[in-house]
Amino acid sequence: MEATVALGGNPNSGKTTLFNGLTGSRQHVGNYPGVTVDKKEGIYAYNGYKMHIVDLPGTYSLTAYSEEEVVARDFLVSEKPEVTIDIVDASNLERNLYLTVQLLELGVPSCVALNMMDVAKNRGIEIDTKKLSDLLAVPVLPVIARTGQGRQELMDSAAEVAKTKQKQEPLEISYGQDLDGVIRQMQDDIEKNRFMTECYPSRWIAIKYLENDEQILKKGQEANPSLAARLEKKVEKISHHLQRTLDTYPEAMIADYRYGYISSLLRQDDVFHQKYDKNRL
Ligand code: GDP
Ligand code: K
Ligand code: MG
Repeated sequence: MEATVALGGNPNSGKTTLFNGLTGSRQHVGNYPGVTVDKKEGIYAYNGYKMHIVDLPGTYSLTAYSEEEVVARDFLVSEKPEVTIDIVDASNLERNLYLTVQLLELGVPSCVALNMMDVAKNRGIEIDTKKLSDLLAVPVLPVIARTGQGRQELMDSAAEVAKTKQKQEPLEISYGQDLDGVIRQMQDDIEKNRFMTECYPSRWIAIKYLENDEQILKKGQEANPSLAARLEKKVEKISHHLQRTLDTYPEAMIADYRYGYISSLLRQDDVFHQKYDKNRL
């Protein structure tokens, strides 16, 4: 059996370290078509399973704000890897989960590698991986990529996700009353017309319109110009409303709610706990 396994995560989360640990010398560097971003691929043999490991460019987000972000999400959407390992720096958990939430909203089958557990421990950070896994509805595995600790368990979990071939239900988080209403209306229109829904979840498309995602706007105009115009009009209207009433924009509001979702998630049942900060003692 074969499977494609993508490694995603923020820059400096330890992707390359994990990639090298898994693939050793069986790797090569190529290019993504049309862009200058490096594409590193390698093979990892797992219990008779041939895993093609792809080190995605490091990104903080999955909106089309940079070439890296477009490359990463295009790969996920078009190559449909059986599983994406989302490498999270445990010593910077809250910030790193911003990308995790976006991977979950995109609905790609994934598991979270909670890396840098040694660094986190030294800083007095305790993370309840079981609770975090329950709340996010994805496997969460603690690892230390630098030493290889936890790697076997991580790959067991990744293989399990790959084997089930189940479509991951996209995570739905609330963006507040104003936006949620608009998102639902846009979603209805998107679903009724099957507007790019073979590639993306309908809610995700609506959110990208609100975030003013250039690539999705362009694809939308090509796919169905009149529907695209209708969605753009809706976005314009809610933008004006938010500016007038709250002096904010949809993009800013979406980012605020995502961060809010993450911080309340970490406060729930002591998922995250910092006993002390070694640097401050
Ligand atoms: P990338 O940007 O995601 O590819 O991250 P790298 O693999 O280049 O790692 C960034 C830095 O973190 C490097 O100096 C690694 O040696 C270090 N690093 C990676 N994983 C761990 C880990 O689990 N513990 C510690 N202490 N350092 C790590
Ligand atoms: K570095
Ligand atoms: Mg790297």
